[in-house]
Amino acid sequence: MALRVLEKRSASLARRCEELRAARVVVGAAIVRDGRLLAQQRSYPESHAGQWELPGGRVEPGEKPADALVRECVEELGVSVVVGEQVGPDVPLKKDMVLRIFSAELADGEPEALEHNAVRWLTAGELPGLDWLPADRVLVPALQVLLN
Ligand code: 9L3
Ligand code: MG
Repeated sequence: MALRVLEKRSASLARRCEELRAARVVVGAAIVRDGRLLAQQRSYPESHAGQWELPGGRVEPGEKPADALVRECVEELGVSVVVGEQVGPDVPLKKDMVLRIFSAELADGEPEALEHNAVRWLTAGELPGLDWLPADRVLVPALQVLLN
């Protein structure tokens, strides 16, 4: 009996692992300058409006994550960035998506909120108090390490 329960549980875990393995990736940029991290405030959809996130978006089919991040930073901020290492773990989003953050360095341009309400440069101490999207909040400790 207990064995049957364990078998079922392990089958369901295996399915979840496979879902996450095949997950679509949403990339985000941890852009740091002078000891501050760049965040942007969402204007859409209504359920996320007013909350803060790291800049980024979905990786398109056939696109490399780093290329997607460069594209998103042009679209959302009007800047060019050089993409570095992953910061923190992949964080599950709704459905079959995961959020993957990379450190990024500003190469050209001054960030502007082209599709968002606002952008802000945050100190390590300001990170915990911000109204982050839930997935981005998970990464706050890893982002503080980056700033310290
Ligand atoms: N998302 C969460 N945190 C982030 C980013 C860039 C995105 N730092 C979530 C919000 C959306 C989904 O990922 O549900 C796709 O992002 P976008 O294409 O709307 O930016
Ligand atoms: Mg986006």
